[in-house]
Amino acid sequence: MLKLPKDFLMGGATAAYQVEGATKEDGKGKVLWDDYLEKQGRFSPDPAADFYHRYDDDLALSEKYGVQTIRVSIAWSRIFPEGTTDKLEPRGVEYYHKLFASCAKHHIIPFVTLHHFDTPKKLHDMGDWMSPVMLDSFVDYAKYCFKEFPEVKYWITINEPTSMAIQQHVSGTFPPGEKGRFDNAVQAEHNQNVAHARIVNAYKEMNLGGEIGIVHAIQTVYPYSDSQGDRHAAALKDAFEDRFYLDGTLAGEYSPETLSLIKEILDANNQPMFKSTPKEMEELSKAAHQLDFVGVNNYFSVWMRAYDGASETIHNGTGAKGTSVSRLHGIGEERKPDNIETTDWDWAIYPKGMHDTLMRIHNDYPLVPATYVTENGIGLKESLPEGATDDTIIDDPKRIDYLKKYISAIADAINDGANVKGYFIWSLQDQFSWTNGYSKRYGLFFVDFPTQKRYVKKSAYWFKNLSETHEIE
Ligand code: BGP
Repeated sequence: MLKLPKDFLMGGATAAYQVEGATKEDGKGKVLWDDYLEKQGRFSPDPAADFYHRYDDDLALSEKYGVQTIRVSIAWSRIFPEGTTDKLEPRGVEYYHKLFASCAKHHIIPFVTLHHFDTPKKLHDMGDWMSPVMLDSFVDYAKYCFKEFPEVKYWITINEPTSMAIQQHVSGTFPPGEKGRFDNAVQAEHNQNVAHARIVNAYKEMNLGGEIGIVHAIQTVYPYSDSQGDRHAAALKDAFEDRFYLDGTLAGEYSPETLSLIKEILDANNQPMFKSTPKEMEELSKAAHQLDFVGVNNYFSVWMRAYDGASETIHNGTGAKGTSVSRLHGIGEERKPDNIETTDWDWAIYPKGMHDTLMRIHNDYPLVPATYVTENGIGLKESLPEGATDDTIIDDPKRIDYLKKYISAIADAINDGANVKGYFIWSLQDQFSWTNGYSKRYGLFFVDFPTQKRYVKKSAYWFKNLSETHEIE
């Protein structure tokens, strides 16, 4: 039987906008999503999991089921409603002090993200990650949080810079919904790498004794076949979606090969290369040498084929299996081998991808002292059985099977030398999904959204046992 190390932390992940609800309460400022979602009319971010009012109950439940650590994010616009630090909202500050006190009460360690896809609207309108005002304000807000919340010992600068950049500028699934602007995506990623680095360097100068890291979405990329074309498509995809920001944040420099692959993509699309300054590159290098940990979000893997046509992407945001399309001009086309199992949202279930990603960090980025798996889990269509009572347990064998396989892959990577120190399931409780609304459920705890009642899933019992025994059964 596979075992996890004794001090391995078992956690649950959340993000402010996906759990808190209360988007108009206590002076919270608007973020990029509010008007966008309202106009789209598919689903509302309120009430989400109503965590703004129910955090203490959720943390009590977490403690009961073996959750030792939790990822939460601070909603920047609760503290600074306009993003810039000239206007402070004390009710927002108070809320996070209460949340962290509740974590302490329930013996749960918070890992706190400063930016989880929720740029304040005013800064988004100025250009989001492309705006120097946004970048400076982000650094100021981070420094404010470091001073204000000494009770936090683990900080995460940014959640998934690449997901944000690509969905904002290439696939168009995040506001402002731009498509095919590979150049803007690369520039936004570089800017996020730099903002992250400036914050890490500032944190280290403040000498607060805690740890700081960044969370990356890393999908493992494989060639569809052994042909030269497919192998090159995989290298391009990996450079664009993984390697560019891994190099920037974990090595502190972009390797010549990464830069040449990025340039090839931009040239193919007649778009200019990103801009950087020597000072920015110094910040990147300094930060990479002081980073305490990297968070890896890995759910699925992709396989690439050579492709020469126009870019076309279709997002499966409803769970209609087999409807996703991703063909990117200058990169390649996603195509899964037939024997690979997928979820209803077309995410390939491939635990070996988790192992390979963790080994890649271990082998290719030797500056990284420690790794946490900061998100992993499976989105399923789940419903409350008829006649459910308070004690009803939601049966989710698919989730248990998925977790077993992926956590075993993590244990294998640890045995192969990777320094993985903890695991956060996405998600702690069912929550709001940015592009899928409320039907894609990931939680250990089922949330009946109309009543906000919580029901325990079988996977929570499985998780509790793993957390207590560290044996993967
Ligand atoms: C990650 C994000 C999370 C979460 C998760 C699941 O990329 O950090 O915020 O949403 O993916 O994705 P989805 O909700 O699209 O299924």
